[in-house]
Amino acid sequence: MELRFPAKVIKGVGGIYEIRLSKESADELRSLGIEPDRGDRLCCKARGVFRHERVTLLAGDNVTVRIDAELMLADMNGSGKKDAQREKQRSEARAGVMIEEILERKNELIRPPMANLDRLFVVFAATKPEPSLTTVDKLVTIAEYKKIEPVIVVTKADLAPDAAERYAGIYKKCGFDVFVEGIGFDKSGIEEYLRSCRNDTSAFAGASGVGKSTLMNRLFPELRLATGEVSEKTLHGRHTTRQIELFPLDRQLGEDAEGYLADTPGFGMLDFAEFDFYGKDDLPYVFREFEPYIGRCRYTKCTHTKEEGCALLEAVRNGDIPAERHQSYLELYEILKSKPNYKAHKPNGKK
Ligand SMILES: Nc1nc2c(ncn2[C@@H]2O[C@H](COP(=O)(O)OP(=O)(O)O)[C@@H](O)[C@H]2O)c(=O)[nH]1
Ligand SMILES: [Mg+2]
Ligand SMILES: [Zn+2]
Repeated sequence: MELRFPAKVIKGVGGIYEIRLSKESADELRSLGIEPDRGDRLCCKARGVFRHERVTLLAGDNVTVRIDAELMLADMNGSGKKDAQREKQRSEARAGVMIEEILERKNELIRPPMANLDRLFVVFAATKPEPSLTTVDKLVTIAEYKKIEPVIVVTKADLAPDAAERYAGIYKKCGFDVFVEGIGFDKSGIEEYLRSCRNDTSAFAGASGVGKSTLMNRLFPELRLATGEVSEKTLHGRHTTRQIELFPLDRQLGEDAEGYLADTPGFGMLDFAEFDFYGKDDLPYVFREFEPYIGRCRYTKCTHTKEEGCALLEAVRNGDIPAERHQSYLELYEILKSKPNYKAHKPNGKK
């Protein structure tokens, strides 16, 4: 018997994907004597044709899986694998299961490589490593461009409380939701926030070593994610989180929570060296606090970098726009002005 189920890709490495079935689909499988992996998951491969279409499956993708029930049953019985053994071999694709189709994406990111995100927690440390707000704003503006809500999280506030508050103030002033976290801090604010977006897909992103996995562990201790020491020499974290995994929120927040939260591997500075996620003309529109000033400059072609009569520069001088954010704007403008032929990344990676 052949079945087709909607599912979500929660992890994907080297051509083998972990997908999660809905409760109903998993129950239907069980009624046929087939037990999914823990958490109603299945390890499987994708149809070869994705490769030819140059489509890469991403964590967060909504897909259709095709299940050959006889093949699955035969594999389970024939191979004589006991449950314990199967648990050990979880990274092995199961026979008779195949991802057949990707449903249309709401959005996709290249860093971190994910699809269908509602919210991106942009995480940076108040110190160790010292933050680069331009790098932070690269992530924030990419999210804005993709209509993914950026949320700011400043970590390690226990080590540098004043700096943490100063950074937080910059982003609060721009209208972002901001959380200041640190060891021993009250985590109820961010917990409450997650509960308010229990049906959304969110991810923690930010440089290596800023404390993404540590914070996820504080929020959800049962995840027991690996965390890494920051090397004293380079102040860069080791890459302890190697792959993206979506964690279903229903385990933590109650059965009716339909959303997911993902930890992502940290990136290095080089990952954003080639910055072409949007064009120069888009730039003023991906800084949300600029909006009230756009169209009010003396020159219609104002670049908001140094012109006389620029309403935006005036707002920076008055302290209505944080100078740090305008500094990020200037640095991004420098990078983007030499890329006149910007072409948007097409959805689904099709060229
Ligand atoms: N003092 C302090 N250390 C932290 C905090 N968050 C993380 N760390 C430490 O920073 C290092 C990197 O943390 P990790 O969660 O692996 O960072 P990730 O690469 O962003 O996932 C670990 O040694 C953590 O113990 C924090 O809020 N305060
Ligand atoms: Mg990590
Ligand atoms: Zn201007």
